[in-house]
Amino acid sequence: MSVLDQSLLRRDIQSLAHFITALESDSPAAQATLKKSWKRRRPALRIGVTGPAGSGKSTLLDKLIAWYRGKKKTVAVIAIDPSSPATGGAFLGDRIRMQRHARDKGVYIRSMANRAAVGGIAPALDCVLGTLEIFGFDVILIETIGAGQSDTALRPLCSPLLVLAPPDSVDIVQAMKSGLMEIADILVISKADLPGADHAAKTFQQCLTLRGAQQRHVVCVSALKNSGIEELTSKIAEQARNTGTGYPLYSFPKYGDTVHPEIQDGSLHHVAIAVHRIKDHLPLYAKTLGMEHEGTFTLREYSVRIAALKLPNARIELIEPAGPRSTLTKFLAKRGEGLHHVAFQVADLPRRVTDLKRSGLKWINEQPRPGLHGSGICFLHPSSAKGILLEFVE
Ligand SMILES: Nc1nc2c(ncn2[C@@H]2O[C@H](COP(=O)(O)OP(=O)(O)OP(=O)(O)O)[C@@H](O)[C@H]2O)c(=O)[nH]1
Ligand SMILES: [Mg+2]
Repeated sequence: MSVLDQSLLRRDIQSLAHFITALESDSPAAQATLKKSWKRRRPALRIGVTGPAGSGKSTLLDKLIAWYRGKKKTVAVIAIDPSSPATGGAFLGDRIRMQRHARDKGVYIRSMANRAAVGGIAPALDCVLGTLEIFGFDVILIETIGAGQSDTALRPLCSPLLVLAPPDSVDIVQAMKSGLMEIADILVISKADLPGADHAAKTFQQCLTLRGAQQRHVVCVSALKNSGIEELTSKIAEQARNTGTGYPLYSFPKYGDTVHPEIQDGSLHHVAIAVHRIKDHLPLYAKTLGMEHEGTFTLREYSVRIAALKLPNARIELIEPAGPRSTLTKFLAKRGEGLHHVAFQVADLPRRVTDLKRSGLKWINEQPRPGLHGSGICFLHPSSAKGILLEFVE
């Protein structure tokens, strides 16, 4: 057994630090160890925290650590920092805000340099998150660089993703303009002790309503006054219950995987089959056909439950109604069980929407809505596709 294998088995914090360093330098031995231990992973509550520079991310993290520690949960924090041009290492500024937890054995704080990767995350992040889950942390908090514009790469790695905006009009407008608002599960008006917080919350809520995403939460929090934390953590729990934690759709990660995701524009993403009860159909796909069952999730916004089954480059989704008012109930009554929709993957969803509109096709929704794990989705109207519902996933 290699030294790395042993360190992962022993689960002591010192070896964890070494192991993460090895992952960061793309060590094949660390990758091999990770792969071997992958089965021991236990999904953690992965909370992503992003937002413009200085919006209060680290200060909020400090309060969240305290809250989860109060509930006897172990907490790991990954703070992604801009790579220092001189050394390529990470700045330690964020750690200062969380200093008081440094001696707590149930807390592990680690900075990771993003090594000039795009999207605000570090190339080894995916692997590191898996490692922390093998170590058995209950909660993982991830703070990205306050780039403000390009933190969308974190989206598939956590659930929920919090986007912070202080009640300062410039930041609010910026957050609305950037893609950040689209990817947020929970919009946090940070520094809510400052004037204008309620107005900012209202503006956000209206904006979400206009975009048909009113189910997403807006919460006012003041880390300084320790207010709003209780509401925030309850929304976090609710969100995690609804969509699952960030990890299950991910198979074994490789260094750099999520930083340069290969989006094959126009390739098949999934085929959805409407069923009355998932459990009646799951054995055929998962046992007889041998597909990997990645998990079953509830999407509240559509009132459906989805069992995701993995194929080499796509997946099958079995979907069942998750309540009497589900649109799927109507579909099943009219058409019975069978093909519900076909989904394609696109690199630039708004552009695809505009292009197809120009070609005379009709959309059910032109503004992307959050799909499974928050990826933006738009549906083309069946009347535009000879009765078949087509979905486009970004
Ligand atoms: N009034 C007020 N100030 C706050 C609050 N939270 C943080 N701040 C202040 O905002 C400044 C930035 O806070 P940080 O927590 O470092 O913000 P950040 O988003 O982590 O910053 P970067 O990591 O540099 O992007 C600090 O001076 C904090 O004291 C709050 O709830 N209210
Ligand atoms: Mg910070």
